[in-house]
Amino acid sequence: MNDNKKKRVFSGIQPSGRLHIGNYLGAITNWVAEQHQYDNVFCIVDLHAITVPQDPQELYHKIRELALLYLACGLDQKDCAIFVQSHVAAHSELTWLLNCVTPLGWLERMTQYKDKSVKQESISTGLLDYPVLMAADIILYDTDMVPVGEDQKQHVELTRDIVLRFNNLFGETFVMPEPIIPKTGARVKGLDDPTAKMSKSSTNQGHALYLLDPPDVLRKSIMRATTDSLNKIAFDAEGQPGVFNLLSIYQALTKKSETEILSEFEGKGYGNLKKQVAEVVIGTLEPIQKRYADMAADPAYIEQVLKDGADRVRPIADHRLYVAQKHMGLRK
Ligand code: ATP
Ligand code: LTN
Repeated sequence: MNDNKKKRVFSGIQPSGRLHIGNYLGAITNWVAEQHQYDNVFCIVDLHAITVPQDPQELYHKIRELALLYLACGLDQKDCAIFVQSHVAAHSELTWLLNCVTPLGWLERMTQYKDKSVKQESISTGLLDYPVLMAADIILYDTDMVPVGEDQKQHVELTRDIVLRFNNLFGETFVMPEPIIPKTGARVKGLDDPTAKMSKSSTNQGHALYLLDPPDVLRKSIMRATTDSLNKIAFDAEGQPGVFNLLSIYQALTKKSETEILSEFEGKGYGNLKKQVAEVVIGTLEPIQKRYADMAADPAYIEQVLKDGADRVRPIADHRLYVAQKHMGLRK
């Protein structure tokens, strides 16, 4: 399948809102750091985004914005195919095959489904089926590694269960993927509520640090972040979730050790910590925003990138779909 070749990495993000520092630290920055060692496929998972209601015009724009951000954050087309999920039909087709071997109970147990379904007035079948589509995304490309934030670990585990079951039923068909979760930045919390995951779909003011926010907005959100009244600088996720979240963002961006960071902030107040975090966040995002603006000036550019990406990966996906169909008795 992938012998003698670089290992394959696959990951994706939903074009369901504005990209934030949690998406950057939990996913993209790790894709960028390791890209030259692997054969990478990075997807814009628009079919996942429509499992909850989306405005069509806005969605179309968000897909392009996300693709440009992948590039602005440093993904290199030489090592990475970047494409839109719905442009490669095999994703939907394999999902159906996998649906027919996935017990319903496996899906009803998923925590993301439980969390998201309580927020919806009407729950689509797609929302429940979301993890099966994600499994199809991954295994269509003989993927070895899936770099994601902590919240997606359960979905990659489910993908592994589906691979095991399919291969047992129909013979060796799919490669077994591994989730890759970063040590820092895998679960960035909301600045307004450090007990909740920072999320694209939250509409709360001061909740997230968006990659395209101007410096003054970023600074304001950080300076207003919820902390505590203990006036102590410590990496204590349970006792001081707000301070822990700021320290973790700082650590993930600076790559400094906990000891170094603690000695840097020792004896100084939360105001100083917030100021330093703001400087590092702004310093990281400034060049990304500049590259984004340069590329966005030519709308034809991203269309070409997405067309090239889909053309590059389609034959890989079509082949694996064909093998699955053959093993199930659907094709000769
Ligand atoms: P939504 O709120 O629409 O579900 P999201 O913000 O959770 O969106 P996704 O598209 O679901 O974003 O996730 C994209 C990637 O970012 C995934 O790898 C996910 O694990 C990671 N990620 C999302 N939120 C965080 C977070 N708060 N901390 C670290 N990683 C995160
Ligand atoms: N469910 C993921 C997005 C996603 C994904 C994938 C991630 C869809 N398909 C395949 C890795 C591999 C999320 O981040 N919410």
